[in-house]
Amino acid sequence: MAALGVLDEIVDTARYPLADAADPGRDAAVARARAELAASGCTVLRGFIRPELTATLRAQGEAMAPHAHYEVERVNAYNIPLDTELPQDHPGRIVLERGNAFVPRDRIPLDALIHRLYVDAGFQRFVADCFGLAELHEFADPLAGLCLNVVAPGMSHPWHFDTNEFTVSMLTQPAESGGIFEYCPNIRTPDAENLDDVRAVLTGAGERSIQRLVLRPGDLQLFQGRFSLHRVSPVAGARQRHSAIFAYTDRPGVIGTVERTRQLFGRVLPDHLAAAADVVRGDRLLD
Ligand SMILES: O=C(O)CCC(=O)C(=O)O
Ligand SMILES: [Fe+2]
Repeated sequence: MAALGVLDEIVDTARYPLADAADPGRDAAVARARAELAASGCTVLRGFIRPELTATLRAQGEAMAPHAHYEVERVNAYNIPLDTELPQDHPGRIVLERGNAFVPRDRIPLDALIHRLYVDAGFQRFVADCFGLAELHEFADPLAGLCLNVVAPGMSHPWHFDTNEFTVSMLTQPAESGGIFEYCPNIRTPDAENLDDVRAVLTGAGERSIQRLVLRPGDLQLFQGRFSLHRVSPVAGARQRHSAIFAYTDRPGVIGTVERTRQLFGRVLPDHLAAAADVVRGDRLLD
């Protein structure tokens, strides 16, 4: 018998036949994801992981969670410095507490389900196809490429826009209550910040803009967070909420800055210092 590939072993290929590039079911899954991304910047592939593996997925997340770096950070929704000069009523002046913590890639065992999936070429090709990207690369960053996002009881991952154009994530453990992924589809566009709508959400008056996702362990979420304000609402109950963040870019060699890396993970590695000397970023945008 031929050895099973990672996709066959981990992914529920009865629902998502990704292992065979010629399977029409794969095309159908890609087409569905593309349509939903075009409409709302978000799609969820329910039950992406084989149901018999969701308990393992969750247990592996629990085992690595103690390695998360905790440091409550004062932030704004734009992830720009809090002392940036902004008009009096600009929503970027609203200060939020980022209380989530990240387990970095070098603390995630190579044989963990999320790590095996993250590096799998067939999985990467599928994700690229869903986002309509010609190329997809793992972050060159040895810490930020793959993370477990840990939101402990009483904490939240507050409203923000992502720097990345696209995000791939998978819930591995839900909170007992709260910890809901909330998002405002396309609340801003490449041409318009729509500050009034953003301010309304940040001040609790934006209910009309907000959609909510109830995620289960093993659901795969594809999201375009650069234009859709989003958060993980405060976690309640005894249990932490865990989600894996698979970070990819459409060009090779991307690595975080020394300052940002220290903030997120509490340490930097030689790769970050080397990259600071030889900036590989393709643009000069903030963060
Ligand atoms: O953990 C999640 O579900 C959301 C994570 C997120 O928004 C981010 O890491 O930027
Ligand atoms: Fe985000």
